Amino acid sequence: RDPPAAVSPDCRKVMVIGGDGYCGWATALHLSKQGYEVAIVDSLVRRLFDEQLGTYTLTPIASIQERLKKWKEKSGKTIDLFVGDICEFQFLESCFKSFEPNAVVHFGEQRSAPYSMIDRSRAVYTQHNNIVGTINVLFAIKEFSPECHLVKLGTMGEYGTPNIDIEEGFITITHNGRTDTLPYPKQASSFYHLSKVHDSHNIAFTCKAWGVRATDLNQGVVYGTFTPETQEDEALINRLDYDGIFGTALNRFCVQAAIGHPLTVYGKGGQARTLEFSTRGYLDIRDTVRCVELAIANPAKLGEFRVFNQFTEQFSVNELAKLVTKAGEKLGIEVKTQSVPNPRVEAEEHYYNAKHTKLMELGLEPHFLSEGLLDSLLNVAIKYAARINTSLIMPDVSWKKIGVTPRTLVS
Ligand code: NAD
Ligand code: USQ
Repeated sequence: RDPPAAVSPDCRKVMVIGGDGYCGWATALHLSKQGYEVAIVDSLVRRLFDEQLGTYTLTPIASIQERLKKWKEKSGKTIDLFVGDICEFQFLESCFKSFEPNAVVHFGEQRSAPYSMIDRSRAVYTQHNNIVGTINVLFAIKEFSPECHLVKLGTMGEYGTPNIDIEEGFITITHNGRTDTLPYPKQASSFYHLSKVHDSHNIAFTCKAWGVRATDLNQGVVYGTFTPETQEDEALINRLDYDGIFGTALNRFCVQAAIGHPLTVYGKGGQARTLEFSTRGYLDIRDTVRCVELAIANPAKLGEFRVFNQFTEQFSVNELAKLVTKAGEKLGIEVKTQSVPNPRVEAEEHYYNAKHTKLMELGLEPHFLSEGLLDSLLNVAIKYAARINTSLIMPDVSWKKIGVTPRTLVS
């Protein structure tokens, strides 16, 4: 891309909540590179989950302090850091008062569906952490920065898999002779995905009631690990999860292929595709960072609640498995696929057609899934193969068996 254009003073200072995580770290660096003044707010709880569960990222990530020091060395730019929990309002208040953001990008939630289905305490934690955190952000905006634009990461999973096309946030319905445009129906299928539905409702309400400006980015499943900024130095490398709790489909398949583990397609694998239909929307992490930048640079109006569907392509898990098999063959790896009994309760074969035009209209030029990307992901997995713990690969959390007894996952 061309060198960064001048950043508008109206959106120059961006607070990235969850900026130590997978999407947040890549986004914080990208925005800093583009000339935004960035502050990361993170409780580092994602690193704690790894310690508690015995999981860890394939890529050896540096501490947040080392990451920021290296970024300053490489780019000459400073990213501020506030370590704390946004569920504690006094902490969040001090972040807002000291940084005075024009925009807040909110990635700071517990984002794994399987984690939220381990046991009662993780289900409650997920909803408490995500919903209370977001309400606190809304109150902080109201009290301390009423002009501030909230860019909130939601999820395509809020919509579920209805047997009609999925619109971007709203649907116009004619009922008994009257017509209205209403929020698109939500049918989430985990306590995590449900937390996002509740967030969306709370945000929409405060836009109406208090005049908050907000963009809800209903993001699909993200894949990849590299962005130009995270590739600048080993200390800037992003996390890449492959375990059965935090790893997402395509990233997991590439890691599995690299070590000769059969690809774990859950159930029939049609939860992305029957013969003619796909089920999930996917996007490259390089597009995640760009979508967020586009949302910030083109803010919602005061009182407006916007919803963008943030993905670039639809794939079935079967299709993903086939693509990874082919890419593996090119590298001389024989890749097998196994059908694993589905640990989730989800439709495996269904219609899926979701709109995603609004970010394209703002100028998104997608990085479509290519052989080059699969090749690079497979090579990352090969490079760090010695770090892989194969016992973390098979899914160990069942939607039906969730109970009140606390579970310790032992690998
Ligand atoms: P992640 O777990 O890697 O990062 C989340 C970060 O937020 C972590 O660093 C964590 O420590 C921090 N955090 C969590 N709760 C916090 C709190 N109460 N206070 C302060 N910090 C807190 O997750 P990710 O994959 O980067 O996802 C980021 C966001 O994007 C999430 O909201 C997720 O729901 C959404 N999303 C992710 C994907 C994906 O495929 N990864 C897809 C769609 C949407
Ligand atoms: N799946 C497999 N095999 C695997 C892993 C997953 O078949 O080894 C299937 C799942 O059953 C599911 C689909 O692939 O049908 C996607 O699962 P996933 O684990 O890749 O993604 P998901 O649980 O939906 O969650 C991820 C992120 C979450 C984000 C969501 C976007 O963890 O934060 O909100 O993607 S979306 O799916 O669009 O709601």
